[in-house]
Amino acid sequence: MTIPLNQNQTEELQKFFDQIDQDNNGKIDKEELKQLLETIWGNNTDFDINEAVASIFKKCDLNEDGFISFDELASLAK
Ligand SMILES: [Ca+2]
Ligand SMILES: [Ca+2]
Repeated sequence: MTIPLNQNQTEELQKFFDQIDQDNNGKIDKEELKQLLETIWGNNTDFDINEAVASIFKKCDLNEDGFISFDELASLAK
């Protein structure tokens, strides 16, 4: 069963996606995700950012092409 996102949620998610997607190529690479986590966590060394990036990609990158597309992010948000 899938729960479709309503218009508002899709727009919010798109904004979030665009924020992460720094070079606007429509997909999030590991470097961009790493930068996001560094922004959120700052210099908090309790977190291993490389490990977090790897585990997020494992969950999100459904077709394993090394990028997270908007569709992949959206399917995770459901
Ligand atoms: Ca990108
Ligand atoms: Ca992918």
